[in-house]
Amino acid sequence: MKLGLGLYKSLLNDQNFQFASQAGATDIVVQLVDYVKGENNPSLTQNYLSGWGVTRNHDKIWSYDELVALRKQIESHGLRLAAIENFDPSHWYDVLLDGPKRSVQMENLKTIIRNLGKAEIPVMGYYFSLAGVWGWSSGKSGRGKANSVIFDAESIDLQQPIPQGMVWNMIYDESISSEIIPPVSRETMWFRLQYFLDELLPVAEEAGVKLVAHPDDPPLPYLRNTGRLFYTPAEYEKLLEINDSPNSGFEFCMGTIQEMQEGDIYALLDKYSARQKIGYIHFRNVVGKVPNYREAFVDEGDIDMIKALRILRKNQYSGVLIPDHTPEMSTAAPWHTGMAFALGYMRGAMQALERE
Ligand SMILES: [Mn+2]
Repeated sequence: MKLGLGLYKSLLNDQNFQFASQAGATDIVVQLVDYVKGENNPSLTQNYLSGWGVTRNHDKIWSYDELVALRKQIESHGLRLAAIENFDPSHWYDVLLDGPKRSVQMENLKTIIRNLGKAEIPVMGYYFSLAGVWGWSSGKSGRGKANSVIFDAESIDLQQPIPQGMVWNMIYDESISSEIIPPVSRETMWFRLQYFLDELLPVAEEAGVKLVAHPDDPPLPYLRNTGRLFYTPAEYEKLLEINDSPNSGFEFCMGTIQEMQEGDIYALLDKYSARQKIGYIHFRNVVGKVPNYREAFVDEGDIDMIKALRILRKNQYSGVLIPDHTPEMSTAAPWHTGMAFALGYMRGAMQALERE
């Protein structure tokens, strides 16, 4: 297994690649969607109930040249570019919505996957969701009063409709926001996912790229009147039933899976790490489950992280683990300090297991 760091778009620079190296990481998972507030001090504990922000990249699909340049920049620090996480909502909103531009956008996604393959980037993580990550609040709920993400279903209106021109909690067209997205059933979302996979996976196979799905965060069957796909382990596993391509798999978010009301995270991790169906892992911890949980430091949550690492070692998991989120620490660089703590914990735990 490999230690990695996920970096938001605003953090893709030499300073943060050095930071990753210094903390013992060998791999980088890159986000090319600019959605977290705070530039070089990103923060997940801001108010995102009206959206992560605006995306205006409709005609700017990721080119081979820019992908290669990014990979080379990362490699110049002795690191690997392990994966890209998340499509830009600008590029696929009508694939999610089954809208008029669906087939044009599907062709663009195919071009993006071919560009990744050519640029030798082996994994693409995606999150197939209309409401996206939504409904979080925050507070000084972490150990030592660390500012942390909270989900408390009672404190928000889960049925607040999504305005038109928004998908994945990002605005791609402000001009139509006076209308709302009509309710969408879970069954309809499964049909849309089926189309997406059947179109894109053959291209991914040819390009040598793995497409890996993130579970629904928060894991609820419906949010904002729209169905969600992967809100229990059993539903998550259906991903592989509807299309059994060898290039399809999981972006295994341990925090989100632990937040699910049902299931056994260790059994799921064991089953799919043994079958090599995990693209990469969001190695984070949480206290509680839906409808009420808080994100936690990696060593203080409900998941036994050492037990999880032992399972991965047993199955000779060779993929990447990244911290995903952490509570923010009380320094001038709360995100970086939180990440440094998580990476140090992970490095130490991995080293201890290697020497047993
Ligand atoms: Mn995650």
